[in-house]
Amino acid sequence: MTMTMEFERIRGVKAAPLPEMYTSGHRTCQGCDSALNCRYVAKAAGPRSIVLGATGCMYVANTSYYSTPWAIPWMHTQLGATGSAVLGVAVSLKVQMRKGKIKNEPINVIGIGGDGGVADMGLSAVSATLTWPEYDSLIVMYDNESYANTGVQVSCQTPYGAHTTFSPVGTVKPIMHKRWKKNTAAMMAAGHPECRYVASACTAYPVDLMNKVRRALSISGPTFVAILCPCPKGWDFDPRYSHEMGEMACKSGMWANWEMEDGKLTFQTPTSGIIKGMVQRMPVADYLLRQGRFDHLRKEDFDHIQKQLDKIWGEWGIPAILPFKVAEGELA
Ligand SMILES: Cc1ncc(C[n+]2csc(CCOP(=O)(O)OP(=O)(O)O)c2C)c(N)n1
Ligand code: SF4
Ligand SMILES: [Mg+2]
Repeated sequence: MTMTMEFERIRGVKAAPLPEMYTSGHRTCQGCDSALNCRYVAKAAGPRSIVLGATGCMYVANTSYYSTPWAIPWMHTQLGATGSAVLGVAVSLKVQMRKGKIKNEPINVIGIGGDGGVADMGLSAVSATLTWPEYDSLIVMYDNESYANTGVQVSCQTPYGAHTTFSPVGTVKPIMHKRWKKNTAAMMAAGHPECRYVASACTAYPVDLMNKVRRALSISGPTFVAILCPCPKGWDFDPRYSHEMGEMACKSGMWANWEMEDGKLTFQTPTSGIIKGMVQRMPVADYLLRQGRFDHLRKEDFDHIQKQLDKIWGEWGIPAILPFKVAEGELA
């Protein structure tokens, strides 16, 4: 038995629900889009929700002594344990409902973890949770592209070339971080046949984000949404530009907004326009040059990143999502 919540689609910002489930009382940096993401996720999910929050900025800055912004039940979970916490709570609710110990009603179980917690350290637990179709849950990865809370260290989601405290700029090695970002959401979609819904969103497109959260919560079994959240401190830009930074990430093609439901892939704005050839990707240097973490890059470095990006969009089997192509002659 699965019992997911039914939601109306949000048609425009003005139609978003007014009640806030994530309110004041947190101490995140000015312009923190990871906090804004919590607000959007909670707003979309509504009051009958439980949030499991992994260690990271969204735990430490949100739960200062005797204060919390959460107006719905929230529980801290260990940095690498988002998947296990979500699965455990989903199982427990189901068992208690079956035994008649609590009312039989849809309750959203949502795990919120950072890129370090979800895509690096907790990957195995998240992957395990996505293999259990009997238990309804949503795992949200807020991707601020670093281990921000402990001083901005490099994670598997940090873009090529970025300065972090673990990839400092030096005279011998002007670029310390030379790995391309892990393709986490696509990996979840490709590798988990029991997971019916995987999506990717960005805080700069809140209606799309909230609708993806609602869609994920209305689908039975485990679901996963990756959300790019600009981080003024870690990316080194003025907090007033957080929204613009998210827009530029998507418009340059460094981030793609897409949704995969029961194996069917769709793209959302502005990615959809790029895919259809109606909108041109903006040069990636225009986006990167707005952030101090890329200050040290030279023209040839920007060219290199642009070339990589062009390959992802022009040569991958599914542009910006999956690189696989069948070799010529392999299929009849
Ligand atoms: C097992 C474990 N290792 C290391 C830490 C220290 N630590 C606390 S928060 C954090 C960063 C988490 O990064 P991420 O998941 O990306 O969340 P963010 O801080 O960026 O919000 C680290 C390394 C910890 N709490 N637990
Ligand atoms: S370091 Fe980044 S993610 Fe953490 S609270 Fe500040 S802006 Fe938000
Ligand atoms: Mg992070």
